[in-house]
Amino acid sequence: MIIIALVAGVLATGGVLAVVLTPPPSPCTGVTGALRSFTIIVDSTGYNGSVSKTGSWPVVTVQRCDNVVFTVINNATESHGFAVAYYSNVGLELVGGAHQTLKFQATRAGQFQIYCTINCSIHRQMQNGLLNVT
Ligand SMILES: [Cu+2]
Repeated sequence: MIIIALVAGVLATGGVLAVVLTPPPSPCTGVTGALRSFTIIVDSTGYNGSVSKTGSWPVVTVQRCDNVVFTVINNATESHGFAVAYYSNVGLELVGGAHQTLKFQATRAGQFQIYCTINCSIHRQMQNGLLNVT
């Protein structure tokens, strides 16, 4: 009975729910960021050859509020993922031969891991990509 009364109270006061659910304004509101496009080729050498790299690879740098587009082309026969920490933790899942794009506005500055989400044969060599948002 108490719960029902609370719901009825919220509904009766109208705007309360709308205020609670309104997200904070984006720091990029009104900012037209540059379009920054990157192509990631996935094959038996990882992300753009990441299997043979030590340290972070691939590394891409954008400015905050830029509009980022990753075009990911899976030239392998097995499935691979492509995720960007914070911006797309779920990321893309690409079967062999597939290509997809991942688009977002880089609203938060920092360093964000780029990684495969599928337990593929070269998974460990696909965990060290890096997006720098300056
Ligand atoms: Cu993979």
